[in-house]
Amino acid sequence: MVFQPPPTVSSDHNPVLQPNECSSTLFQTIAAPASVVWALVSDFENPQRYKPFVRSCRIIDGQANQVGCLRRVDVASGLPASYSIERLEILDHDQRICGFSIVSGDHRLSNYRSIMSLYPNGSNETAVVETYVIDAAEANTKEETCAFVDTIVKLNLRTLSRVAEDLAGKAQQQV
Ligand code: A8S
Repeated sequence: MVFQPPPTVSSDHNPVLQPNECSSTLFQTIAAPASVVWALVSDFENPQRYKPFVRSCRIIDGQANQVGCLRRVDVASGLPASYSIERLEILDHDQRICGFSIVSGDHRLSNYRSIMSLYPNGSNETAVVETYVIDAAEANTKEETCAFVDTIVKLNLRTLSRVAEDLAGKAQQQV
C-alpha cells in the first residue's frame, strides 16, 4: 500500500537541521484503530511492548509517562550498546504525538530525538509518521548514521504494526 501523508502532518516532521545533523522520516500503515496504536506508543515506561531490541526498561527519574521523566532502556546483547537513558519530551494525547530524546548511554547516538504522530485513517487503520534527528557520528558519514538508525526505527515500526494488529484482532474476537 502506498502511504499518503496526511495534509495536516505536523511541522515537527520537517525539522530545520544544523550542518552536522541528519534526519529521516519513516512511515507505517497499521490495520488497527489509532486508539490501540496510541496505547502502545504512549506507554513510555514499556517500549519493550513493540521495540524488539529492548530487553527491559525502568523509570529512573520523574513520574512515569509524564513529560520530563527519564527511562533507562537495556537492550539485547549483540548490539553496539547495552543501555540508553531517554527523556520523554512530548506526550499529546489529543493529537496523538509523542517524542523523546536520548540523553546518555554507552552508544554512539549523539543528540538523538524522535517524534511520532498517529493519524487515524478511518476507524480501523492508522498512519504512523516518525521523524528523528541526530548528529552524524564522529567516525561516520551522515548517510551511514542514518542507515543504522533507519534499520532500527523501521524494525520498531514493523513490530508496532504486528503487535497493534494482533491486539486489535483479539479485541474483535471478544465482541
Ligand atoms: C528507538 C530508536 C533507536 C534506538 C537505539 C535508534 C538503541 O536502543 C539500539 C541500538 C543502539 O546502538 C543505540 O526508538 C540504542 O529506540 C537498539 C541503545 C539507543
